[in-house]
Amino acid sequence: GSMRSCSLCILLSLAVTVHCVPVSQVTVQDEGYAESYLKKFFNLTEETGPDIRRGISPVTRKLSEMQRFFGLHITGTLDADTMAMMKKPRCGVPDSNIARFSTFGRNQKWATNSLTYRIENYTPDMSVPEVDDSIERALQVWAKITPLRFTRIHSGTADIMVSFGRQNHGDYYPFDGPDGTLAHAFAPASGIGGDAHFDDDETFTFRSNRGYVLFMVAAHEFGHSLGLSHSDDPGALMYPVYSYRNPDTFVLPRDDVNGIQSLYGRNTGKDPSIDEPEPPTTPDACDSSMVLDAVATVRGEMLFFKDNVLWRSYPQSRTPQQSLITSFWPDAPSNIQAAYESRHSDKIFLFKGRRVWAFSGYNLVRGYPKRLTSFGLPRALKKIDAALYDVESGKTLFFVGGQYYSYDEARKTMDRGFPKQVDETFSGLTSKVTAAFQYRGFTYIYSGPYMFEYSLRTGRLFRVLRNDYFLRCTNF
Ligand SMILES: [Ca+2]
Ligand SMILES: [Ca+2]
Ligand SMILES: [Ca+2]
Ligand SMILES: [Zn+2]
Ligand SMILES: [Zn+2]
Repeated sequence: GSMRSCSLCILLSLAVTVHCVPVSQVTVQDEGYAESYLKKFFNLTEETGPDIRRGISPVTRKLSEMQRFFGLHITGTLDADTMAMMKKPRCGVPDSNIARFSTFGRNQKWATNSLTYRIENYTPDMSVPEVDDSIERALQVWAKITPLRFTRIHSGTADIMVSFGRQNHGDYYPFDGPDGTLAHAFAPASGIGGDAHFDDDETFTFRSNRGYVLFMVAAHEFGHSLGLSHSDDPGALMYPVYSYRNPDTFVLPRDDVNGIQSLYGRNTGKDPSIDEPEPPTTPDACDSSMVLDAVATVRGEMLFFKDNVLWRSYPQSRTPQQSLITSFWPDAPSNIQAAYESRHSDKIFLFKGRRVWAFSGYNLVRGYPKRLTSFGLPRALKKIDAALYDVESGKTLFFVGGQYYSYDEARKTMDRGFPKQVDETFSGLTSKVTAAFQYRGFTYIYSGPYMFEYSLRTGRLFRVLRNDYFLRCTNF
């Protein structure tokens, strides 16, 4: 399976971090792979010699450019984070611009708002109606918020010709077999301009997270067909790397809306009585006033949750890596309220409203999502604010308003004598708990933009820190 091998790397690094492309194990094959990646996507033209790690200047420059684009630590060398990013499945169009949304240029747009499209052939992975529907809805993503209108034709040459092909497929940009490049598309122009090609060595799907969701890949490619280039906003549809999103709930992010409207303007013919959901903006780790939704550990790594994204910080990485929650756990909700890792059952629990999701590795545990009451929490409770697993006692603390509950992971029951007042145990903590976790023996309680460092055993408060103490800002 195509997507598997990519997520496998992340999965392995979650499970046993040291076995997933550690710095010391960048191989000769990796160097070759990196060189062709930079040639393909970052316009590396010079001959580079055998050792990319030595930091010979054109490679160093291109590596730095790539690292800046993806928000990685800029080292100019082929480190583990960089290699992992290069191995993710992605779009075949180069990353020429380093900016939030960017376009191919003001004059690289269609002169008319009425465009035609034609589906030339089909993938065997999906039924014909599923392909038709995916393509149609992918175009509607853009039509909804612009004056652009798309008409399907069944013969002759359309502005946007859609086709599936493998390897050499009639242009100068051959596909590469399973994974790597998933698709590419051409900027607005006559002839091949606007056309979108999909690599049929991939497994495309209608809505499953096994394989690549054709709707998502197509919606991205049509952004190119209409004149958008790549964005370095990891939440944007025009981010070059594929991540799974639920096609049924997808809303075009703000960055992409700004991009396409800079070329074509707004949708003036919109029915104002139809309530469209607000385009989501990607949370920014550098926003010092940001209040995190939840914080947890997973097998030694720290995970920070906000809206639809998470940042992951692990020992070998100097900078937290941002990704969509659904690219980690396709079945997970976004905008969660609490999370914790049970070392007792080796699961991570995510909480939203009255429901809780349990994941073992990347998989949703059978029977989940369940109700909060499955922990013995009161039926009347609408949500919890934070959760924290205490390694020493094997208890999980659930924070609700100014109180907290204690749950025994081994006995699977609520402890008697709870809820207690939070400040009974955590001295000085009188404001609302927004997130909590334990790391290296300390207990960290977040309240808005602040974080309180405690010893849970003695109840002693050591420090009050800003909530960016662990989640370091990665803007350079
Ligand atoms: Ca065309
Ligand atoms: Ca491919
Ligand atoms: Ca929370
Ligand atoms: Zn692309
Ligand atoms: Zn092509």
